Amino acid sequence: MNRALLALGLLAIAVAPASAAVTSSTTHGATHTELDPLMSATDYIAGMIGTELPGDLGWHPANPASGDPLHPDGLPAFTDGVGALSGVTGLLNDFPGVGVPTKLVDYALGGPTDVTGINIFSGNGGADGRVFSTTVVKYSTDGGANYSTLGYFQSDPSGTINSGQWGSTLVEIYDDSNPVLLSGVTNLEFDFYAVDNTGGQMRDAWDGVNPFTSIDDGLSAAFVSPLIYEIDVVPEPASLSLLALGGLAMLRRRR
Ligand SMILES: [Ca+2]
Ligand SMILES: [Ca+2]
Ligand SMILES: [Ca+2]
Repeated sequence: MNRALLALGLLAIAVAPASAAVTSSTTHGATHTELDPLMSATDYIAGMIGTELPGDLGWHPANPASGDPLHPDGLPAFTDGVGALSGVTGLLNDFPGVGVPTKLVDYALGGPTDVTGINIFSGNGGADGRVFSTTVVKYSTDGGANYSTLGYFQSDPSGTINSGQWGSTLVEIYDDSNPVLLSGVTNLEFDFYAVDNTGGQMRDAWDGVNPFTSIDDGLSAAFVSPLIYEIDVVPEPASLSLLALGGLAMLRRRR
C-alpha cells in the first residue's frame, strides 16, 4: 500500500463533515409513463397504506380518493409499484395555504430498517407544473415517538418552467458520502407541498424566505399541487442501481 495514498485517505476521512451529506438528484421523463420502469414493487413500503397525519388536506376534488382515501388513485397509488392508473392518480389537493404541506403521510416500517435511498415519482399526462415535486422527509428511530427532518427536496430550482417538455419526474434522495441514507429507521413521514402557479413554473410554497432553504425565491407561493405516482424506500437509489449494473457489466467484459 502506498503510504502517501493511505495518508491522503485518512486525511480525507478526517476532514469529512460529521453530518451526513444528504442530497438529491432529479430525472425528468418526456411522457408521464417514461419513468414507470424505474418504480419498485418490492421496496420497503411496497403495498403499505400510509397513515394520513393531522394537517393532511385530503385529495384534489377531481381525484376519486377525495371521497375514498383507499381508492386506487389515492393512498394505494403511492405504493402499488406502478405509474398512473388514470389522469388523476395521486393528484393532491390544491390551495394548501402558504407554507403548509397539502399531504402528510407516515409509513411504519415494521422495525428498525437501514434505508439507502428514497425515490419520489410524480407526473402528469398534461405535462405542466404538476409534474414537479417538493417534499420534506422526516424520520423516526423510536417507533414514531420523535421525528427528525431528513431534508427539504424540491425537484427543480424555483423559476423552472415546464412548457410541456416533461411528463414525469423522479427525485432520488441519497447520501453522497455514505451508502446508508438512514440506519435503524422505524418510520418515514412525507410532507408534500404545492409546486406551481398554473403557469407551469416551479415555485416554493412560501412568500418570502423559505425556512428550509433560508432563500426567498422571489416568487409568490405555489398553490397547484403535484400528482404523486409512487414513493419507493429502497436498498439503492434507482440511478445508482443502474450505475451498479453498468459497473457489473464492465467487470464481466474485463474477464
Ligand atoms: Ca404508484
Ligand atoms: Ca414501490
Ligand atoms: Ca416563494
